[in-house]
Amino acid sequence: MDTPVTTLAPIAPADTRHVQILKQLERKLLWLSAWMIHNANHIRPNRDGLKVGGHQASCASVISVMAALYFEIARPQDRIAVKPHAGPVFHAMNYLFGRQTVEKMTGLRALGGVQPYPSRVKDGAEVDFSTGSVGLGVAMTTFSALMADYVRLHGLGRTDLPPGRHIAIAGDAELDEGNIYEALLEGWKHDVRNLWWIVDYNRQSLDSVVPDRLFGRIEGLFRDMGWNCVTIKYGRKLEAAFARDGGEALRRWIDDCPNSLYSALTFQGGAAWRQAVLADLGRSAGVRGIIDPLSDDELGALMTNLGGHDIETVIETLRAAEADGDQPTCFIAYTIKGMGLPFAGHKDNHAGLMTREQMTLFQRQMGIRPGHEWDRFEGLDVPEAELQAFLDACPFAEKLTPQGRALSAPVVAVPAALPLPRLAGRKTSTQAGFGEILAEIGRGQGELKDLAAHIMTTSPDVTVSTNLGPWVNRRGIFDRHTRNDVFRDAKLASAQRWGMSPKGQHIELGIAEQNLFLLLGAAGLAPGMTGARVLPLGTVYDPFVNRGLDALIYACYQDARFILVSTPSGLTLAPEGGQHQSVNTPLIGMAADRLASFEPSHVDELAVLLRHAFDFMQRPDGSSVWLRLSTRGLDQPERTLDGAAVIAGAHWVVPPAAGARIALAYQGPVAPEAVAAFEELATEEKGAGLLAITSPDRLHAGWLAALRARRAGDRAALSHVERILAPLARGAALVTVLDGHPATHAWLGAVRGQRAVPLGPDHFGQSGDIPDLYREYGIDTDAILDACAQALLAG
Ligand SMILES: Cc1ncc(C[n+]2csc(CCOP(=O)(O)OP(=O)(O)O)c2C)c(N)n1
Ligand SMILES: [Mg+2]
Repeated sequence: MDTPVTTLAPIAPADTRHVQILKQLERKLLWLSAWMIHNANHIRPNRDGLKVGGHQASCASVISVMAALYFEIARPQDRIAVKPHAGPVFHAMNYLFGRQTVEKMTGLRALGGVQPYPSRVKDGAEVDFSTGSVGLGVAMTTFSALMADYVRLHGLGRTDLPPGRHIAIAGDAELDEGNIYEALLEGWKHDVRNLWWIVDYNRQSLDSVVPDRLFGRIEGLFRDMGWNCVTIKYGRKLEAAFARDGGEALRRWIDDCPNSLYSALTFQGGAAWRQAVLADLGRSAGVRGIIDPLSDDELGALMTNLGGHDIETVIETLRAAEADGDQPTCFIAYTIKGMGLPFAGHKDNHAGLMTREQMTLFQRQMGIRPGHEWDRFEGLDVPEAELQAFLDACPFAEKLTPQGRALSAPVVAVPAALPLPRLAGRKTSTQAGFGEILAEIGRGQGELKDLAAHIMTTSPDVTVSTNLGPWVNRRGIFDRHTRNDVFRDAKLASAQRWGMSPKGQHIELGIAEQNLFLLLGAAGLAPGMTGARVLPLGTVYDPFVNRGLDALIYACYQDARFILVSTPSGLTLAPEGGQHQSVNTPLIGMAADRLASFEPSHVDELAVLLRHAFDFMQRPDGSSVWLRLSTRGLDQPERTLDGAAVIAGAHWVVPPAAGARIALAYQGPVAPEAVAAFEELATEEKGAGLLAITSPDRLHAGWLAALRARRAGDRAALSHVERILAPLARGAALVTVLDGHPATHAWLGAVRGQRAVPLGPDHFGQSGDIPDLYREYGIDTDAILDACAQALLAG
């Protein structure tokens, strides 16, 4: 094992009865977590022959850490991310607190049962953060800590509740994920407080045992980022042995023992330990004096007495850190994967399951009578009333509010319409329009005051280039500490005023896009976490949504509510070239659940959609909203819009005649090419229609919902897209165009059996100007007309 930099000496808790009970509860967590998984795999009927799976070894290694945390240290206001594979331990803990049902637990990994990995939405209000995508839950706590500060300093949250800590119980392999280091850096910049990461350092991941000395490196990184780093390496039994004659040699031997050998010996047990230690230290009388009197079992127990399995040591270490203040702290708790189970230490144990025979033996050891496997206090040798009283007295058992730990926040009123910039006779882009609308909201005048106060914007180093600048100039940049704008103080001309203060409403991030989505996720959970309604809005370059995609999906999976504005997008940012020209993002917008995606062409549509977004993100049955915008300046039409149709995903610019043979549909900044093509087309095809698509995502979702409803017997169910396309002839042609992958629209032909000819780039872009690129990628006026001809001829 590698050598730790810091080891805190354990301090004995005074109340030994207390510790006895804790140890009984540890046993119970170990039993219930192993049994839940066993039940799912071996007891419950299996209809499809698939391995159900589960991670008994991952649960076992973190039992003492979780018992120490939840039964002793945690308070109900703390927000905790539990490592994915400790889900069953988490549910068992809640079961003991009376916050989880046996039905849910017997249903682990079955429909309606608890999820394999803690899920906010599916497992209920006790889950603070979903986990499952390794690394993200851990990093998320950084941003939830930042949000807690934001909410407090803006006076938005529940001032009657005590502030909580943000805690991640991490698997050690999570620290291999790059997003961890991005978050560490960002957390340092923002001086986050009240953040703990407790690493279950079992030195095993999925495939293998982790390399030695790795944590020496990692510890240094934490310290460089302003964290305190505390290693919980040895338990009290080993510390006592180390204090004896020969103990130092034994300590050195264990310190020097490679992780893989330590794991193998743990699996092999006492006799193997004896042989290995004596081979090296057999000539030391002191070492023999420690080892010889012990039975094999006792020796095995001594050699595996790591700090992370010694609940007293864990508690004392966490207590000491608590007393130390609010500095972010990483605890590296040495543990053994599978501790207490037959495959302890085996490198292949990650997804290993105990056999029926092993379980029978384990059940006997745990003192659980057959038929009493789910009894809360079965097999514990402390009277039930005393156990119950103990649980009731745990700080974590207190009710944060009468409703529990999940808070809520009132809805912020959104005016009937957002201020629309003067558009008549102007050429402008949706991105510029977005900047103007937000800047106007930023004035906070009249009915916009409340809305403005609740918006929090953020951007990963693209604040100015996504047109958030004017808003930021009005609302300021958030920082826990007031910092002046040096350029402004020196009277150097700049359009940007970057003063920072605790009242600022824009959180400027470094360029890491995953951090953007983790922050949007954390801010989007603020109502439930802090009781504050924050309306988070983040901007990013459209192609780099891909860089943060897992964190974006992670945020949506938790039902965090935010607005994402991605701009510029597509080939239309022409000279920037293929690396910056997004092709796939409209399809992501369609496929991402709990994310309503839109791409307006004109600013009047944008104003409708942005207003809708502020409203929709606050509705219980709403979702986050994604607006894909462009920098291409377009002539802005003067018209009266059908707002409901814009929100539903499409509106007729030129309605078709009944029975028309063709319609042309466009989305986003290709509108002028479509309009020009349409004007030509209309000279030949009198009844042709021109459709503006604002959201293929909403159209598609509505269509699927209507199909489902009709299958379920609601024959009147009709979607917006069906209604929109209804005037066209059955076999009509639909020529569609967008600056994005054409599959985005290709399905439209299936709605009413019409023939779609979808246009859009399906290859990487390249540098050029708009006329060249639109021609090259087949989305210019000529290409649209060719497609119309093809469609009509095929008819
Ligand atoms: C992003 C991501 N990649 C891969 C996986 C598959 N996976 C699940 S657990 C795991 C290793 C976990 O090891 P560790 O964090 O050390 O957890 P423990 O040892 O406590 O089980 C991997 C690779 C995942 N869940 N998420
Ligand atoms: Mg591990």
